[in-house]
Amino acid sequence: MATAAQIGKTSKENGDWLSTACILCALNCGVKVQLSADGRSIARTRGDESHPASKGYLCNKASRLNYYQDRANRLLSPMRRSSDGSYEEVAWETAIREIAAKLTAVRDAHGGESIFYYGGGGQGNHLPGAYARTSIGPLGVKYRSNALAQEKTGEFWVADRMFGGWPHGDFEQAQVVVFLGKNPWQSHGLHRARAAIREIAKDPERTLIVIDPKRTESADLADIHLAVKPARDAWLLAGMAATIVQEGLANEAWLASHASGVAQVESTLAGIDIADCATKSGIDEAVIRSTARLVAAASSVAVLEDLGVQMNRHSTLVSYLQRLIWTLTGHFGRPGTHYIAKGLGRISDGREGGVSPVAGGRLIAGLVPCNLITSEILTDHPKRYRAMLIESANPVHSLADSAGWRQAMRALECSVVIDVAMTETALEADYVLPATTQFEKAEATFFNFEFPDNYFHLRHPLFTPPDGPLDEAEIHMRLAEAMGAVPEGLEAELNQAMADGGRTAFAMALMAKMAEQPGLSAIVPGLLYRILGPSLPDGLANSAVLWGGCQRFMMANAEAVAAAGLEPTGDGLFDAILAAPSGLVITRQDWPAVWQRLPGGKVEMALPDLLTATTKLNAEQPAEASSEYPFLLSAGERRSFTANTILRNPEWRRKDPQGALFINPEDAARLNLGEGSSARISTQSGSQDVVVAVNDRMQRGHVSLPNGLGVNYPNGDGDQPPIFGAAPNELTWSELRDEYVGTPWHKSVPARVEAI
Ligand SMILES: Nc1nc2c(c(=O)[nH]1)N[C@H]1C(S)=C(S)[C@@H](COP(=O)(O)OP(=O)(O)OC[C@H]3O[C@@H](n4cnc5c(=O)[nH]c(N)nc54)[C@H](O)[C@@H]3O)O[C@H]1N2
Ligand SMILES: Nc1nc2c(c(=O)[nH]1)N[C@H]1C(S)=C(S)[C@@H](COP(=O)(O)OP(=O)(O)OC[C@H]3O[C@@H](n4cnc5c(=O)[nH]c(N)nc54)[C@H](O)[C@@H]3O)O[C@H]1N2
Ligand code: SF4
Ligand SMILES: [Mo]
Repeated sequence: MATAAQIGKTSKENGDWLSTACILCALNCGVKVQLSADGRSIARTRGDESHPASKGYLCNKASRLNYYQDRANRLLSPMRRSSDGSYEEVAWETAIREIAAKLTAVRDAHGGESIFYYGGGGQGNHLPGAYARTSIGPLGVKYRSNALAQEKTGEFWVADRMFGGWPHGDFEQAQVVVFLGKNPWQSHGLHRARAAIREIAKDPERTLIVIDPKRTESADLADIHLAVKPARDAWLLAGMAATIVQEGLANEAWLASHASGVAQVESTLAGIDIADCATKSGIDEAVIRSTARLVAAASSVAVLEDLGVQMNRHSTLVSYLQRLIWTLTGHFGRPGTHYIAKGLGRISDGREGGVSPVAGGRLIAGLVPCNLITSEILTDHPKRYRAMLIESANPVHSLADSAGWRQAMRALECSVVIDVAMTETALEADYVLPATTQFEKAEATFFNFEFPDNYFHLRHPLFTPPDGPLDEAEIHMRLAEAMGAVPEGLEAELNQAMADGGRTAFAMALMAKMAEQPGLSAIVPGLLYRILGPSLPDGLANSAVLWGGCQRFMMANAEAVAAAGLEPTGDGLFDAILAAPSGLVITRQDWPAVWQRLPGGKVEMALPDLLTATTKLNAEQPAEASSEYPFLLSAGERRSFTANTILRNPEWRRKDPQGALFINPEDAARLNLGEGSSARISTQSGSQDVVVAVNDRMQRGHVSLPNGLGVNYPNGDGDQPPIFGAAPNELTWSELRDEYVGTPWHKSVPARVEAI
């Protein structure tokens, strides 16, 4: 393992403020950093005022970014697991040759559909993820997944069927803002979240509604906090939607011209018993009705749902019901409501297509439901996954049932992890390949959903990588070459075209080759990196794949790019992006354009399967706590010092160092648990020892643990690095999941708490 002193040297002058982005959540706020005198670490950070979306804003976490770059557990060499289970360093040539041979052998024996690809994105590492096609294309990989298939696929599926895209809220302008199972004070999810929430709270004309069993920091600032009983949002939302219909509050004029399927929705909601919804959700009927009236009367409403409902009972149904509330009241396609953004990163295509080969799970956005993956490995089924390539993700830690994941990893014929650290997942893999960090290569923000102006941010590297790690682009291209997927002489020929006539000649030569050999399209990202990459400014070689993305983007969006004041050509956009290290606005739209995204120009209100599920709610009894497991555990809460598993060094946390179990004072007293005492939390799948924090924000019967803890970090010379905090997914299991898209119910895991 490396020491800090061995890692990274900078090519920049010390003392300069360099532009980059924070990588601790998907917003990727613009950051200016100053490097340490030795140029090896990030010494100071401040907000980047020139960033088009964050505009100088940073939250408390960004000042701790150096804990990502400067780490004791940095992987510097490819590692191979020996027969005794220990890891040995191997040369890149060896690792690439052996991996290529093993994966092609699995492909030749069982087909590409037996090789699974997981990750390639995560919290950062978005741009490098685009190169994976170069190696998994030639392998014929058919099935893949990533973290989106354990949180967002239900929302994607509903949104795609209703709107043909993923609507986002205009929180800056909305009169009424609703956070549903979302705590932006800690987790963000919208730019400048803390400032934005304060602005709404201060403005007497605007209303903030927070729906959360916990009195969160966001709820503290809300005008209305609906402290729903855990896991019972479906009844609350059905009650609100039913109020709108039963009290005649729907915006019928708007619906008549902008929506279809309205009559079916209204007749379903007319039959809902609102009093029963009140009893089951724990929210008074009068409050359900008055909140629904407020939404109906508002000039504009914007809603943000997140994990509190997405990782919970009825998750897909809840994604639908909350949309019925604001579509019935006409809050789409106007300022302050909801829009569909145009972005260069294509994350929001929630199309349904196909099923997973063993369990038959619905594929949304081409992703296998995360909760099904282990069951598609641990089986004799002939179509099981037999090999796996994982990059920039830590599924053994982050997906349900960590124990099952460890077993599944060992059952594979070949498993490969590409990461910067020896993660919980890497520790189960046959090969671990070291990647350069996100500050040692070009990287880009992909969750860009701003409107009417949307932006793109390509970050330039801050550090020269140390010897050993490689960019993902290089790794995938080397694998493709070792698999024999790059025809002899092709790179030389394309290089010649590039030398003779620049990008245009290269593009023509590449297209001519692809016409001859259509199979080449799989390795295009790698070819762009190899041929176009060296012509790009210092350190930006791996942004080459964006050039292809810009050409494609321009076919559908030239008008919006021109409106943003850029040259509306693929090359023009690409060059503008390269020249803007703090990011730039790349599209400008206006509100009428939002309607063009909708199939037939209308919102489809009636989703028959989910309407049927709605009609069953009054007859359904909410799951009651059992005497064996009297608590519902919210397994994986966002707190002020959590960032998935991106940061491993426990010292980065200024507060809540051990990731305490939050528990209501009455529950704590009953169990004889004092502040700071030790407890054991157990579920049907496992136990974790935790430190207790008594917290009156929690409801009785509801406890929470942070996400991202329970990770290893070396603290000395010991062979086994110690683990810090409780790992939430040692307590979860795969069957606890949504019936439509398989998203986990991590926020309501039946659990028992005991003093130890
Ligand atoms: N600080 C920090 N920020 C992050 C991250 C991080 O690790 N740390 N991770 C990022 C990622 S990957 C994501 S996806 C987002 C997630 O962001 P959020 O979804 O906001 O995060 P959570 O804290 O997991 O869950 C939100 C809320 O759901 C509530 N909740 C629990 N049960 C229920 C319920 O039954 N009903 C309702 N209505 N609410 C319930 C919890 O009390 C909590 O306040 O955060 C991102 N931002
Ligand atoms: N119980 C429970 N489980 C949860 C959650 C929860 O609330 N409760 N939250 C879930 C959510 S919403 C999410 S998004 C997932 C996140 O879980 P994952 O998608 O697995 O991602 P991260 O924990 O963010 O880990 C990212 C990995 O990328 C590596 N990495 C960092 N930089 C680079 C790089 O430049 N290149 C490469 N190749 N690798 C790099 C890091 O070392 C780390 O191993 O966790 C989920 N798990
Ligand atoms: S909101 Fe905070 S964690 Fe997220 S990118 Fe911005 S500074 Fe980083
Ligand atoms: Mo997430």
